[in-house]
Amino acid sequence: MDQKNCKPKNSDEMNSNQKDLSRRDISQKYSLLKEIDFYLVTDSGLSKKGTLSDVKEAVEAGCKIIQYREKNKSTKKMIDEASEIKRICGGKAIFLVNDRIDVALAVDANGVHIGQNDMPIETAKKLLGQNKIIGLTVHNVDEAIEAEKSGADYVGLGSIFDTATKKDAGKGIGPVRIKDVKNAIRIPVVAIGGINKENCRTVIENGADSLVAISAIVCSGNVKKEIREFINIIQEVKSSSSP
Ligand code: TZP
Ligand code: MG
Repeated sequence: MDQKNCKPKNSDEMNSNQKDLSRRDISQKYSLLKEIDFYLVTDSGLSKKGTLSDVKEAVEAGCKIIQYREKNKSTKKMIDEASEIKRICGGKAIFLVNDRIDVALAVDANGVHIGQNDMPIETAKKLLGQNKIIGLTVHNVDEAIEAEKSGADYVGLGSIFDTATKKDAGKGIGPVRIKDVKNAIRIPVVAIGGINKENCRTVIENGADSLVAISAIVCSGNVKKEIREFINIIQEVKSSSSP
């Protein structure tokens, strides 16, 4: 994949309650996550226009969830950026922080996304409280079942295809594996890894509730247009497969 070359829902269709996601309480957490089509994860190392610009364009495109993923910045810089991202999300998109529970707490984000080797979910829940969203990365059915049992609100399943974006992602598991995970748990399954506009159709057809594409978006130079196109494809596949 060449990483350097990489219809939102009409906002009038959303009522005012839907527009302010932060006002929804825990009972609406799951339906909220089910509504997501395209999920943006930031990457300042790959981004052409910068993380804040990417987030702004994503929200304008109708993306309903943003994960701030930053591996190499100071805590101070992260808190500054995270609070700016929260402002840009403005209740129109859920705002999660990758790994850093402290940063999520500092800016009162909507939640966190953590990995298998990060803080255990039970501990994260104690620190964040019951109303925050916690997503967990899983690689197979067993980890997905364990994630659901431990209280994860959704799983990030990957890598679906080979990717150069995450060095330790391992070989892609292939889109067919999504079905196994989907059949084993009830919480939403977000697919990640090597996904682009050409292969995203098969990811949704195999049962993913939503998907992440990093390089295909942040390397593109037109984040808004690319995300709109992803959302259009995802919604088209979902509507053609729903009974
Ligand atoms: N976790 C599993 S694969 C991956 C992460 C963060 C990177 C996905 O990036 P891309 O560019 O969409 O393959
Ligand atoms: Mg992590």
